[in-house]
Parts: sequence; C-alpha cells; structure tokens
Amino acid sequence: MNYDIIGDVHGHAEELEQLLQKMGYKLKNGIHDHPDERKVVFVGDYIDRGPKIRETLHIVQNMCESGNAYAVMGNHEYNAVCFHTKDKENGGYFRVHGFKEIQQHYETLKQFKNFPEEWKLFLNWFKKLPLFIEFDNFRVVHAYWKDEHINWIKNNYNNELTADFLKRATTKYSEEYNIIEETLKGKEVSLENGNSFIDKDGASRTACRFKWWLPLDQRKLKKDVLMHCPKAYGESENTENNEIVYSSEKPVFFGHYWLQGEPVIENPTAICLDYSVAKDGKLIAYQLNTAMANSHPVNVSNLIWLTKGWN
Ligand SMILES: [Mn+2]
Repeated sequence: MNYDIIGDVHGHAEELEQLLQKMGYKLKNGIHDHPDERKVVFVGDYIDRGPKIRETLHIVQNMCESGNAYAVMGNHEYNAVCFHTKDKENGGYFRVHGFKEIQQHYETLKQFKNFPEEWKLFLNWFKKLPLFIEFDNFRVVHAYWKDEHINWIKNNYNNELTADFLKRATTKYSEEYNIIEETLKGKEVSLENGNSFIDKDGASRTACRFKWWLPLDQRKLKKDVLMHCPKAYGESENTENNEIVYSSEKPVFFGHYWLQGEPVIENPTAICLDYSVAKDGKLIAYQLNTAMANSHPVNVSNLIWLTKGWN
C-alpha cells in the first residue's frame, strides 16, 4: 500500500482539493479516491484559521469513512472537544472560554454558527480520532512522538475522549495532561533569565517549542532547537535536551510547527509536514511508496505542494 501524508489543513479546503487533484485523486461518488488505491494520511489540525472549515471536514471525514484515508487528532480538534464539553463537577467547560481560546477557535465557531447539528456530529467524530497511528513502515502523530507516551496511550487510553478522560487530561500535570500536551502540542522549553517573546497571536510566551526531531549535529545554538526564541538568547550554545533524540529507523511524520519557506527534510526519519498554509505558506504532502521504504530513505523529491499559478 502506498500513502500520501498531508500536513495541517486548517480549513483550507480549496488547497486541499487542488493538492489531492495534483496527486491524482479523482472524485468517485463525491469522495476523493485514487485510481491506484493510494491512501491519504492526515496529520491533524483540520479546523480553525482558514475560510472553508466545514468543507475541509467533509472531505477528510468522507475519505476516512470510505477507507480512502486515515486521520489522527490535532491539538485544534482536541481543544475544540474540550471547549465544547461541560465539566459537570466544577461547572464551565474543559477549556476556558477566554479571549485567547475564542480567538483561536473563532473561524470554526463562525462558520458552524448556522450548522449546530453538523458541528455536534463532527465533535463526536473528533473524540474518536486516534492520537497516533503506527503503520508497518511509518508512524504518524500530530506533534511529538515519544515512545513512553505512545506506550502509555496504547496501554491506558480507550480511544475516546470521554468526560472522565478529559477531566484528568485537563488537570494540570497529571499523567494524562502531560502526555496529551506533548503528543498533540509538542515539547516546550522554558526560557531562562526572564526571557519572553510574542507569538503569532500576539500572546507573550516564556517557553519555546522544541525541535525534538533535529539530529544532534544540527543543534549547535539555542536558536537551532528553540522555535521563535529571542534573538540574543538564541545565539548561545545549545545544551538543552540532548538526551531527546528520535532514534527509531521507522520514519515518523507529523505537522503542527508552522514551518516556513521551501519545504525541506531536516531529518529523514522525523519529517514535519506543516508549512503554514494558514499563514500564506504551503499545504504539503509526502508521497510514500512503502514497497521501497526500506531500501529508499525518505527523500525530499517525494514532497509535493502547489506552486503559484498551478490550477
Ligand atoms: Mn497543531
């Protein structure tokens, strides 16, 4: 079986349709289907930000239900479930309805305003999306593959975001909380000496996303591994988390990190497919031919995206 692994869509249904078309998918009974039986794997974050969130969800869900695709949960789907699920014990919801949380989720709220029943069905679907998928020749997770977390999920998670699970997972620093945070949102490193930076939503942050997938020989300075860290801070030698290395030979594909510019492969066994389609970037896919996966390492020429002017 061959797969096309697609990065974070964030409501950009038009780009998704164009990319599927470019890879040879055709509509069959209204569902995207590949004549050579290739399957799509989506790395999560279908909602929020973009202009066509409902359309995106219908494409992804239809492909999954017809057996033409697999989809893992992104932090935006997880956050949406928390935002809309009531905490019956303490009142309120499992995700607070503050300015920042509403701002992040606003496009989805707006676009589903007149489709509350449809939204409920999608929320129920989100609850059952897997937190990772392990195929024979590769793995997929939204933000961070850590063996201990994956093993915990395999042994303890019942494949559904029940209210009981959400209760534990939204209680700070519980086992569930730490595992969900890192698996869906990635690892963060606190900045020392009171350093902070302003993120893309204008919020001040004192911790940076950690590029856990970088091979050790690409981690010379702090700026190599700490995303968006303050300039002067980034120039100092990196000493952080050198024990965190993705050491499996089985490639893992993930999204989440809003990378920019021309897509590259920083590590042939840990490949980020998020190139910021929701921020004037690109929706990209990796075309994986598993029959060759063992003898042919992951190669940048298998990355595909839309170039301007293509239609
Ligand atoms: Mn994400």
